[in-house]
Amino acid sequence: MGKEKQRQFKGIELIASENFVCRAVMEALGSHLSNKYSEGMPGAKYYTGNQYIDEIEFLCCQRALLAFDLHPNNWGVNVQPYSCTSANFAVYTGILHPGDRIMGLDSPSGGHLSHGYYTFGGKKVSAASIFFETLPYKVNPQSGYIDYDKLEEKALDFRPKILICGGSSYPREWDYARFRQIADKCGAVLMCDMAHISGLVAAKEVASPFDYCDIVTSTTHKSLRGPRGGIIFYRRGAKPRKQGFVHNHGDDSNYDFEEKINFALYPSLQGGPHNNHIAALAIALKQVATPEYKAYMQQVKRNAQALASALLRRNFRLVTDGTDNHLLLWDLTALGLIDRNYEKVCEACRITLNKCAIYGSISPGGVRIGTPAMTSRGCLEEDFETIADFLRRAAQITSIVQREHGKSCKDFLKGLQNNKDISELRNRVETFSSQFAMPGFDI
Ligand code: DSN
Repeated sequence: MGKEKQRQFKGIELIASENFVCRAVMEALGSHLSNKYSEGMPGAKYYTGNQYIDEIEFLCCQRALLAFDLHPNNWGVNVQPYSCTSANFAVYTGILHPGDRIMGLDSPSGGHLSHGYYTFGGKKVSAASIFFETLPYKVNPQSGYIDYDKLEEKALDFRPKILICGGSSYPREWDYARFRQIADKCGAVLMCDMAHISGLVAAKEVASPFDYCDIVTSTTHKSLRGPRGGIIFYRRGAKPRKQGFVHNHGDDSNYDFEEKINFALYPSLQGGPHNNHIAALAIALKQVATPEYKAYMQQVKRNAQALASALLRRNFRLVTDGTDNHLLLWDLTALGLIDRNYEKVCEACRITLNKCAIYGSISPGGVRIGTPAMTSRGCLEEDFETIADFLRRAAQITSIVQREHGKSCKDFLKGLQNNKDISELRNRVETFSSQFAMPGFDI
């Protein structure tokens, strides 16, 4: 654990889905709340002795609605999912029958595995594809933006019961209004997995999926900066009468997601909720509703834009030429770099980021870079100029090692041993990172 603390402190964390929580969140996670079993919804627990756990869970739900500006008459929330993948599966389990159809953004286009994924050879990787029928939509291979016309054509043929927006590696805004139109045309429930951008949504720094979607899921530990876990919001109460907004699933004039989704999560899929996590989430959500958090999310965006423009000025190619949110996708193919090799050089220099497919291709591709974690440590735009220099130097080193040792993984890794360029860059990275405090612990 001590070694991992040092690694976090001395490194530059650019994995777009990671963040650093505050001490209060850590304390709640490591607390006595982990001792209690409390299956069931708050107020209706299976075991006795849950009066204080209920208070905590009610408070967490209340703060979750408040953080996203939602009225309890129109939206309900479940804060028990262990992760967003569990949250997504609870939605499918609650409102679909086995074999029903789901449509989400393809994983190589930046979608998430839990929205369905099978390989070209037909191997079903995601449980969503094993238990349901899934068909992906994709980004346009030229522009990197979602191809909404093709999505509509496919959706009208496939007629999914759930249409999913949201992904893991998409640097641009989502056109929720267009998703709504398409969902209505094919009679689908519209679900958003806002895991990556939930912090930006709460701070109103990107468009809100709540304006158009029926169900919204998220992780709680990415840009939202809470403990690791998932959350599900679902519409409740009367369906609006507005043309094009009343869905043809269910005849009732009221939404019926609440009971189905809560039952799917427990008892169908999960056991006892992690009360330490729920308390930690309540703490994080209180912070999310503050002006300081809004300022943090604005800085996350400014830093992403500063990094994007610093890389573009150094003549590198970014998917969609920039970003609207907290992440960017750097296309390494033009540089002749293998994404995996670049990722390894960065790791050796204490920079963590991850390889990803570019324009829907499989490999070689590029890397995904996010700003939430380093912004939590206090980095500003000028710091991301420095980070851009480190990233450029890592690309030069990758290119040299590929030339001298070969591109294959085995040959390439040999070139990283006792490499002076790597030691020199690692020292610079460590000196840089050590200037910034860690939000949750002293070192
Ligand atoms: N592993 C997460 C990400 O990096 O986007 C998705 O669950």
